Amino acid sequence: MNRTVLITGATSGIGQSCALQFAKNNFNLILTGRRLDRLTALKASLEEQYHCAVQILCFDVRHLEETKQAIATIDTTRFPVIDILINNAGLASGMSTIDEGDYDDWNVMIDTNVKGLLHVSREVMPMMKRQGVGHIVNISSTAAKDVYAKGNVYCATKHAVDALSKSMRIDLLPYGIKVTSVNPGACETEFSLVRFKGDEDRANAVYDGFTPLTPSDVADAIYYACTLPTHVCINDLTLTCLTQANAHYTIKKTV
Ligand code: NDP
Ligand code: 8X3
Repeated sequence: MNRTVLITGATSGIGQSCALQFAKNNFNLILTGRRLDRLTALKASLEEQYHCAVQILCFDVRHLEETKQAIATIDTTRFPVIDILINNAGLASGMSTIDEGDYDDWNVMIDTNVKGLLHVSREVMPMMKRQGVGHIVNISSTAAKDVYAKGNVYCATKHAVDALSKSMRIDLLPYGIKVTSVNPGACETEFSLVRFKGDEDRANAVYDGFTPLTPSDVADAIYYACTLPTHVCINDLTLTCLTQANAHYTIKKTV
């Protein structure tokens, strides 16, 4: 029987690349996001290309009731076990010094990156406990390990994800559930477009002068971590492009 992966935030970027990577390796998929048109198109294309089973769940991870209702609709006949949960849905909103931070930006980042991850995890973890098997992959960031100028609250949310991964690993250890934190550096997705609220020039400028990670680079690493022998768990995986040392130090080219 094919294994099942549930990926949050599959409508774009790293989540969408994970969907492709797992589909082409014979996984069945439960894919989530808020943009129904994208989820519908992705499901159709993956089913046609890879003949995998795909269920889409359209909901906002910030809303607990929506999350509970969506997870409750998982078709347990087609997806009797959730082998892997990839908590990927997340975002940065705005970039400013902390004394000038926007309350709405702060709320959307905390509600999505921290509370959203908790909502989905809280619904799925009991299933994994009952199954006696499971793997939770939390998409964190280099911003979980260091902070950078004007990154304050985004970095704080990813530091929180780091703490939650460590906590999950301890609390779920008796049940044989693996927990992996994946911490990418700069990766060219819709991330900067979302952060800068649709300002394409500002978003593109983030990746000027160096070659960032692609979402499929990150999906490859995630897939690797998810397909190791049962007794092996990668706890913490940080990956950056060649010209990035950490969250706040990137050079334009190597000598
Ligand atoms: P994208 O903007 O391309 O993708 C973000 C995904 O998250 C989308 O599918 C979006 O779907 C989903 N999402 C956002 N908010 C919500 C919400 N409230 N409810 C449900 N889904 C939501 O960015 P990335 O692929 O880059 O980001 C994926 C993860 O990777 C994030 O957690 C990000 O913090 C992290 N990351 C990104 C890095 C980068 O440089 N790009 C580096 C390090 C970490 P929809 O809008 O349809 O809801
Ligand atoms: C997302 C990338 O560089 O803003 O985590 O931290 S960055």
